[in-house]
Amino acid sequence: MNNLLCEIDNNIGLVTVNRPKSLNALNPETLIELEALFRELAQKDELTGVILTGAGDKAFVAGADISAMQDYDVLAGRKFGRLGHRALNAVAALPQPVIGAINGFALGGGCELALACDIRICSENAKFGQPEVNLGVIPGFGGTQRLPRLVGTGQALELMLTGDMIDAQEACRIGLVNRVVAQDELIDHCVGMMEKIGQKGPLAIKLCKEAVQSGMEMDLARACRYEADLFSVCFASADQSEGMKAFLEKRKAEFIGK
Ligand code: CO8
Repeated sequence: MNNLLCEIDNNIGLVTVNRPKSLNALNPETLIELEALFRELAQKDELTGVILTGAGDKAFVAGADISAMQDYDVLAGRKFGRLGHRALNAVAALPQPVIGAINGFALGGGCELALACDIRICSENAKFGQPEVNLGVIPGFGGTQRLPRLVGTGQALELMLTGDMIDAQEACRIGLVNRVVAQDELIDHCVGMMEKIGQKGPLAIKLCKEAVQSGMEMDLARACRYEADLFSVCFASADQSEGMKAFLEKRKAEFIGK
């Protein structure tokens, strides 16, 4: 991989988009690597989850790479859009949680990459925006769909139509990020959250994510029936017997992820 770094420590993955000279802008090669990497990580059952961040202290990802897109025709634009969707869908589809550690600019495709994560934590210097209309295009890596689902249509359209950037506190206020922390504490904070997740029943963690993601695409009645099915699946697991037994025996559960 030329554009990404990946380290796995204590079953927690740290993936870094590593093109700091162009503020980690997503060119086609980076998106191809991102898709392949998350598909590979999805095979690692022992993984607790992944923290996704950008290299340097200025940007998470400043967008799709404008120099790569500049001379696209219609077909090249569609190919790039579809590649972006495949890559971001691979991030979203990791069975384990993905925490976006947003350490600076998250603009355009960078904001969309953050939206593909399950939880977003940002540093105080982070800035968010969907500035595509400044370039004569629309968000093309899921922003028109994931952003309104997260913050509502009014807030999402304000960001998309004005192209304005918002700061970390405003992003937190509208629900775009869960929390704002000091930049030098960002990764430790995300690791701490992931370690806490790692102490829970691994199967239950995966099923929570599955229930929320799939349920959001269904009407409420169907989604609740689906939840009941996934809830019942837990009773086929050793983790359910251990979790409930440990509670009644007043001891810490020892989950095995089965
Ligand atoms: N693409 C390519 N290069 C970039 C990008 C980008 N998105 N963002 C920054 N860079 C480069 C700059 O060109 C500059 O390079 P160089 O040093 O060679 O001149 C370097 O990174 C540093 O950037 P700046 O000098 O501009 O740094 P500043 O601190 O002055 O400004 C900003 C930082 C505000 C982040 C500014 O760089 C900026 O506005 N960047 C562009 C942000 C943007 O418009 N992003 C959206 C891009 S479009 C998009 O993401 C669409 C996604 C869907 C595509 C679907 C296709 C089908």
